[in-house]
Amino acid sequence: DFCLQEEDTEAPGTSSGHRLRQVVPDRDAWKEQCKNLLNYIFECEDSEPFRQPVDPQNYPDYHGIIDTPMDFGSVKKTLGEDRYENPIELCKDTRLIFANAKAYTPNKRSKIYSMTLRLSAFFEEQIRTIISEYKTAVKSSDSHKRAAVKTQ
Ligand code: OVM
Repeated sequence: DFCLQEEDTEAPGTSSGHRLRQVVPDRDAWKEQCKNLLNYIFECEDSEPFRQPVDPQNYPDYHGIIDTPMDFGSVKKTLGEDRYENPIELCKDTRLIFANAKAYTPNKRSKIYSMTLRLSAFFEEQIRTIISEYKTAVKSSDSHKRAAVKTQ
C-alpha cells in the first residue's frame, strides 16, 4: 500500500546532489483492496441473495418498499468501470444493500436478513482500514503537492 514517490528531495544536511526517495502511501491502493474485498464477499454463501438485483418476480412488493435497489454485482461493476472516485462512495452503495435488507425484511429473525447482518459486520471491519489508509494517502499526497509548488 506504499509506493516510491517520483519527486525526490535533497538529503537533509547535504548539498552533495544525493537525493532520497520518499516512501509515501498509495492514493489508489483502495481500488485493489475493494476489488479483493468484493471478490471475497462474492465467495461467501451469505452474499448469494444480493449478488444481483432483487428479482421483483420473487418479491412483487419490493419496489413499493425500496426506493433505491442495490446489490454487490452493481457495486463490483461500478468499481470495475472506474466510476467510484473513492472508497467512501463504494461504502455508501454497499451500506445501501444492508439498509434495504433491513427495511424490507418481514422480521429481524429472517434467514436472509441475518445473512446481511454477518456480511455487514465483516464489511464494516474491512472497509474501516481501507478508508482510513485512503484518507492518510490523500493528506500525504496533497502535502507533497504543496511542497512541490513551493519549489517552483
Ligand atoms: C426475506 C428477506 C429479508 C431481507 C431482505 C430480503 C429480498 C428478503 O426474509 O425474504 O430481500
